[in-house]
Amino acid sequence: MLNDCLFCAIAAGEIPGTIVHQDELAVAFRDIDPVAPTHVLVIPRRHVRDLGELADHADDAQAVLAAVREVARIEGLADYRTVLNTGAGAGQSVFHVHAHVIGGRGLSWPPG
Ligand code: DGP
Repeated sequence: MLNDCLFCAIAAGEIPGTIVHQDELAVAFRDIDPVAPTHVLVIPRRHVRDLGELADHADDAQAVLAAVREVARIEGLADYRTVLNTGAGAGQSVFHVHAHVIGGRGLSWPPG
């Protein structure tokens, strides 16, 4: 856990979050500002900055993907979008890697 990391604190239960699913390596919780009926963030418990760093931790990367799949199952989503913003210029605002799981409404492409 990294001091001053919001998502580390949510994973540790120090800051409230609406947990959808968790296991030894990953935690899924609802986004505070949802853009769709389902908007869940999936993070590794390990503090990893972004997708580039996550790629160096195969067990954590696998756990994140499996947790995304589990969130979709729990939420009853056959169709959903998974987004990992990497870098401020791409919209990353919290520098603990997270996969947005978005669904429950129609989703257009390309995104904004
Ligand atoms: P990104 O912009 O890709 O880094 O996404 C960060 C997301 O984190 C954004 O959709 C809003 C969400 N978020 C920010 N602060 C909190 C919080 O305190 N709790 C929860 N549950 N989500 C948060």
